[in-house]
Amino acid sequence: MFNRRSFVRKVGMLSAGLTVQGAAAGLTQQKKPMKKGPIVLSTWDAGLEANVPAWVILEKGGLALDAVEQGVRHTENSINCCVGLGANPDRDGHVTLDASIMDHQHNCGAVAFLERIKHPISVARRVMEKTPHVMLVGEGAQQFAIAEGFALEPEKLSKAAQAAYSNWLEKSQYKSPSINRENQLDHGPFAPTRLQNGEWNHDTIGMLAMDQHGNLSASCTTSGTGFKMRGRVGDSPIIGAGLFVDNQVGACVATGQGEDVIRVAGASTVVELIRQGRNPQQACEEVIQRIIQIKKERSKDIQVAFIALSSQGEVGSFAIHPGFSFAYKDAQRSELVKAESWFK
Ligand code: SD4
Repeated sequence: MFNRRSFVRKVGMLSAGLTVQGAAAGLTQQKKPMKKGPIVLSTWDAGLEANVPAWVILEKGGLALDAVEQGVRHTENSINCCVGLGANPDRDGHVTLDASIMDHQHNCGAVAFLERIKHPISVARRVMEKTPHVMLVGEGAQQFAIAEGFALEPEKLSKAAQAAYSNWLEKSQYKSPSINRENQLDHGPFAPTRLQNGEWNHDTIGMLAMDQHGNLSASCTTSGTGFKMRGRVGDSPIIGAGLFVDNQVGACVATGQGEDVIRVAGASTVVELIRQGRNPQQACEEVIQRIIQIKKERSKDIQVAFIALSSQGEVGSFAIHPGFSFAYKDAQRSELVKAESWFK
């Protein structure tokens, strides 16, 4: 049960600690020495594989922007994954995709409600590089993609998505997105899908990278929530909610229930807290607390998680519920890290 008293105490203690540390760090503004060498981190288990092509670029001295694009393209390409065209459809049976990308100079691009295009992340990058705009949606985004040479793919659900959709149609119950935590894997449209090899997979991947020049970039690509209302767009393509980069400060990407990430301008709030002196871990924790304070008892039923990387190369991550992991890679190590969470 959600215990209001212990919740208030927990939030109170942690916030007080953060305020003191934040104020102290904010006054002195001391810059720690930057970690040497490139870093890439990405959300969920699929991040381990996605970090590989990203690392190939970073290792050769390539740009963080190229790394975060190529990394998540790998996931969009995977037929086993719920990211991209193989994902669960909306409640009318159509797969609609959202993606965003941001570089170290506040250049950013996004697409939302995009259909029948395999690599929304690359379309988002073209929006950033080839248009005066930040975001294109729906039919206009699709037209732009086609004009840019992207193929219009046939509209055909993957086997797994067809099975999940048929199952959903039996009740056709529209529930707002629920949870994807360890002990309730079958709950809600964000519930991960079990792959044949036994791994779990998700409908979203977000990636942060720092290259050898110390420049940061971020990307995020998603099919959103399964069986969502037609036209629903989550946080992932919204710069400042699903993803944010300020090269002087840090970068953050969100996953989980997009509506609740948008409510607190999640990724940009994490970055702003780092600017004020929190380290990435503290910043992620504080924004998760903010969501919990807003949602109160309803926090039991939602999952949100952040990963963050400071311009000094410090990493942080926090989730509402257990079950969220992120994949980390630098020159020394490559590992899947279980994130800390508010509920244990
Ligand atoms: C959304 N934030 O569309 C995405 C979904 C997600 O793990 O991250 N799922 O709301």
